[in-house]
Amino acid sequence: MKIGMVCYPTFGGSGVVATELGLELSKRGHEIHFITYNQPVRLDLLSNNVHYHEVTVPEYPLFHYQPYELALSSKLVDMVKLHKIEILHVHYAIPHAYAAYMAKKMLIEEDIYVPIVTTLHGTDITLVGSHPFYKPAVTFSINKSDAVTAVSQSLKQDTLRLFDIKNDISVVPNFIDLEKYKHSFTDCKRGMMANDSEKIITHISNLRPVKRVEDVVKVFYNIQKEIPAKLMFIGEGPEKEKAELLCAKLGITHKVIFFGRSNEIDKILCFSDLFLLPSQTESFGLAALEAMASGVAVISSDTGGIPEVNIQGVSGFLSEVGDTDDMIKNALHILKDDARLKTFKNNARKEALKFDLHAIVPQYEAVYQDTLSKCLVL
Ligand code: GMT
Repeated sequence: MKIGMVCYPTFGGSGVVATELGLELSKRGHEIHFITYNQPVRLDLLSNNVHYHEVTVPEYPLFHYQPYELALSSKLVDMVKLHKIEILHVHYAIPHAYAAYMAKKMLIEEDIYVPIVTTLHGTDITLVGSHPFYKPAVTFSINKSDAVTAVSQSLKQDTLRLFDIKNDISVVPNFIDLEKYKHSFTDCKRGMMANDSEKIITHISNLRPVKRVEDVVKVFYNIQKEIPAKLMFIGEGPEKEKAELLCAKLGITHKVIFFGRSNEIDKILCFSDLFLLPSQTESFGLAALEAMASGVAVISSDTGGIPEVNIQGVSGFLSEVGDTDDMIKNALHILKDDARLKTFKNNARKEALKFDLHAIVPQYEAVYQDTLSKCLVL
């Protein structure tokens, strides 16, 4: 199949999922065309079947806001025609599903029919999309997609609750390339980060308010009061300074490393013991799954799709959003007993197996096949 993949090219989970999906589909013989404004961060183009087409929006002083959707729609039209793309898979409703619908309509004028598969990732529904400013356009785009998928049962339920949806939504969970995480254990450089007696606690995110990074610092502060430990923060975002200031105020700056953005998540996770994800909301929690695939136990909030990934008392523990006391208690319960820690780490890896890309990617292929065959009937 020739598939156009539209996504955000940044470090966000939706872009990562779209990129990994495109790369795996290309290995399975499909021709993949990434269409976005920058080369996606996890995309290497060393394959015949993978192409990247950049969307550029020329600056014009009349425009207070540069019209990205318009440029994207036009690019989609051009690329579908030039490369004979058969299906468009758009990740994140805003503005991708909307732009794809416009492209589809323009192409129909030229007797070209290209169906749209929209994958909902989370904040496009729970935070941004349900805002009254966007809601009519998001509802319309979801209802006009030829197929809609959500990355968790929880996100599907949220979408049905928040919008007036006439379309079916199938759940295709996020996935992980377990091979990538297996290899990393051989070159794990734990000694560079901490000494043998110290436990390594990790948090990875885009450090936005929804991630509650101050809870991460609070939980770590109380862990390190009882046992030797280090905290690794990976990512960049608007809450980073708050986290740094809180570390300084609590006098733990020397125990906290801020890595910034990293393409070597697997190398950092391979020496981590515990992953903290105290988010306000999380439709899936891909970062937690990546941690689990590396054999890292997870302390998270009990919100959104996280309980579909992190299993209570098995791969880690879940607490009410903001209940840092419970998170501290659970973290210490795991970390204070080496045998227990080992069990949780092993369980985390086993739970991650459920999200093996070899099991999930064929589900997307089935969605494409089904969508294309329905369109042929029309
Ligand atoms: O986590 C973020 O803020 C980034 C965001 C994105 O769209 O890139 O992540 C969302 O999609 C991920 C991939 O499907 C999910 O794993 C995250 O849980 C989801 N984030 C939220 O719902 C806050």
